[in-house]
Amino acid sequence: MGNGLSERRVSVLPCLPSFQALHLVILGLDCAGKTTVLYRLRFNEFVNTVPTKGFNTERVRLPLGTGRCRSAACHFWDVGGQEKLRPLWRSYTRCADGLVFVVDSVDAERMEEAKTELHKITRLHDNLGVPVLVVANKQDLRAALPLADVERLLALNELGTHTPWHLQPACAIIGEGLQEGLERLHAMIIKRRKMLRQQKRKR
Ligand SMILES: Nc1nc2c(ncn2[C@@H]2O[C@H](COP(=O)(O)OP(=O)(O)OP(=O)(O)O)[C@@H](O)[C@H]2O)c(=O)[nH]1
Ligand SMILES: [Mg+2]
Repeated sequence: MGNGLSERRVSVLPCLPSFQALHLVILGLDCAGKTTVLYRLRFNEFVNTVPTKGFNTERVRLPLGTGRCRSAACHFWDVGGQEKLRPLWRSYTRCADGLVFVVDSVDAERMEEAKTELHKITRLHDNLGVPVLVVANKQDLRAALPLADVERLLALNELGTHTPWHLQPACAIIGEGLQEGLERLHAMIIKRRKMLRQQKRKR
């Protein structure tokens, strides 16, 4: 699922230089599962978390399943999602190549709040056009909303034509869906860079 910009396959896209790590910021409401995602990616196992008071950061080499690039160096920033910490998000996203917005698919009551925060952060001037991977987390739970409902409640179609996005069902506890979602995010980032380079050349 996603808008037109995210649909192309990874295989036709060029690689990034291996020394150039992607700056990826993991955001979302408190208890969405952001830190669980981060440690699943870093250690490939479930790590019991406590609410994040500031931020966590990890460097991860992300394997890529298809295409010429075998892996991508990523620098993840996972920022606490409690209301009082959200004003800090913008200082982490300033140089972001991509955003990972994690939502608790069971928390229907706070979907509106998640939508507000998602739209607010993507509309910041610095973040315009930055690709977003929306992770519909906790899909292992029976009460998880279906993907179509998450898409509608977050009003992803209103993110605007300039913000490429992809909605990925996931379970951070076992890591299901994360690899696939991040491959899509990587593809959107590479595509955007190529587009920006072409625009620069035309000027
Ligand atoms: N069932 C289920 N539980 C999950 C999943 N991902 C995370 N959790 C649980 O959700 C709770 C919150 O996870 P965290 O990763 O700490 O959430 P967070 O988004 O980092 O929260 P803050 O740091 O407060 O912003 C923990 O009890 C996790 O074990 C999932 O995919 N399925
Ligand atoms: Mg956390």
